[in-house]
Amino acid sequence: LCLALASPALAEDMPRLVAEHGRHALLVDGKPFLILGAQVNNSSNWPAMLDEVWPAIGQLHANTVQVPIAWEQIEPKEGQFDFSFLDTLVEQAREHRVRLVLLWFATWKNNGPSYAPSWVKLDDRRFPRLMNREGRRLNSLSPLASATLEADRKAFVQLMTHLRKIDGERHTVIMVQVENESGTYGTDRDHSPMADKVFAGSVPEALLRATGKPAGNWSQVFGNDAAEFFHAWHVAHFIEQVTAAGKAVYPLPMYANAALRDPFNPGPPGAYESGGPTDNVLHVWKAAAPSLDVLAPDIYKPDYKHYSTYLERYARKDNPLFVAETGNDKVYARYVYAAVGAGAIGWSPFGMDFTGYSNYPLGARKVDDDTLAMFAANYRVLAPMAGELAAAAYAGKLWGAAEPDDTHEATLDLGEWQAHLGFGQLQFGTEPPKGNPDHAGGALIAQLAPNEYLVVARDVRVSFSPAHGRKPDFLLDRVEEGHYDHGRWVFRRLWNGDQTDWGLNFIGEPRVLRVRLATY
Ligand code: N0T
Repeated sequence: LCLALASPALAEDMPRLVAEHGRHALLVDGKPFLILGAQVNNSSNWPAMLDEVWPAIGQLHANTVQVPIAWEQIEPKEGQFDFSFLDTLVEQAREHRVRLVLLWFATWKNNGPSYAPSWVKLDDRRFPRLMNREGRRLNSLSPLASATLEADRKAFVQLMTHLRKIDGERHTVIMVQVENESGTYGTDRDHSPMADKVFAGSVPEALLRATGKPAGNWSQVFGNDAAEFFHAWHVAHFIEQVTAAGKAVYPLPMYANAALRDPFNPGPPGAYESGGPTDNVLHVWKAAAPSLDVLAPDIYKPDYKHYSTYLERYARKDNPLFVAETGNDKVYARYVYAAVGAGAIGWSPFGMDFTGYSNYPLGARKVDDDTLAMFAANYRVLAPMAGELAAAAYAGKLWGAAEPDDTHEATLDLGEWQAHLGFGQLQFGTEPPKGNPDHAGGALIAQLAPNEYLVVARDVRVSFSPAHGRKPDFLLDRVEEGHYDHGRWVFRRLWNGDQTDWGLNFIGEPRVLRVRLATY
């Protein structure tokens, strides 16, 4: 019955998140793991579709696949469960040597209950939708309905119970997303009479503590933010209870993902998904849902300013960065370098399968070999060293950057040394960098030892210099090119002469160097 207690080894080896000095790591089989992910399309969660999923995943060199598990699919009739798809999925994932992240599509899927079974979504009395200010019903379930919570939680507990049974030792599934882009479009909160009553009541103690505010009702305490904070609290509190019940059965890491608001011109709540874990309510979610390990952004704005702002807002001491979804258009590919450099535990483009759908203009116009190639080139070199990168990030010894839109350059401060990146810069470095087509450039630098760095980069000229205030005479003592094979360094050759005299020029496909610097 209680597997966790019966075998202490289970808890020890469970995938889990750890934090130290405000940095984070996802441990899988006891070691730091970097999710180089891919998410399949929404309706690819059927056995017949998997044949059109695996070839894309293989081509990509992804190490983890995110796949929906729909409430309607596992509990088509109330109390009758069917886990046949999950069984097939886990088995095939093992054959293809990838890990899984399951996506629990239930009460919320992009604000609505489309993935809830018919017995839920057609029974509006038992499972009420919420109302906008004018009293009109919207197609988003109320987070205040206890029957909805109870039914969702029951199904989720069954799912986690089954998962523990089939995967409790192998941990093919390493994380679970609870709901999908929860919250509501079209209203700031539930304005039903039932909700109005709760809204007139006092703000919960835990939220007062988290915000340092004196007691009062929602409007008194939060003024203009009251409606949105109220909705965020209740959506998060609902998801907290689902999560906690699932973890009690099988304690995998769990997270919630956000349909983001614009960080610069957000507009009013409801114009974006109100109540979801948007950047302005992360503190509300943290207080309401302590069982969630991560609040994760779904990033569909390809411009550098938006992208880097989202990374900054979600990489916090109290929140590991995990880019749960991002566009699969080529211009997004380079952001793996920025996310991983910012300490992300993972990064995952959306819609990566050959089922014939594309979510353009959020992502690529067509998901074909050409689209995948840009992502694949990065994953191919990063995947065999993913554990090393995750360990370096956790130790505070990893830096990275993606090519900006306009400036074409960046400087990474490595402590004793600085690395200057010129994207699309000619090798001699005499002319300013011009940028690359599709802004493909990116670089990651990990410190391996004093004065020794691992550099993986593409479409960029990298030059080192001693940090300010240090002796200026220095040289590249030794530059090895090679690659990682299952975490083991494989030497190919030394770079010297033209390959090092004018800076380290990474042209096209990513390459991996081990660089030893020295002063004389
Ligand atoms: C995402 C995906 C899928 C710039 C869209 C994004 C996925 C869900 N939603 O293909 O439906 O399941 O999480 C919403 C983006 C809103 C528009 C952003 C404008």
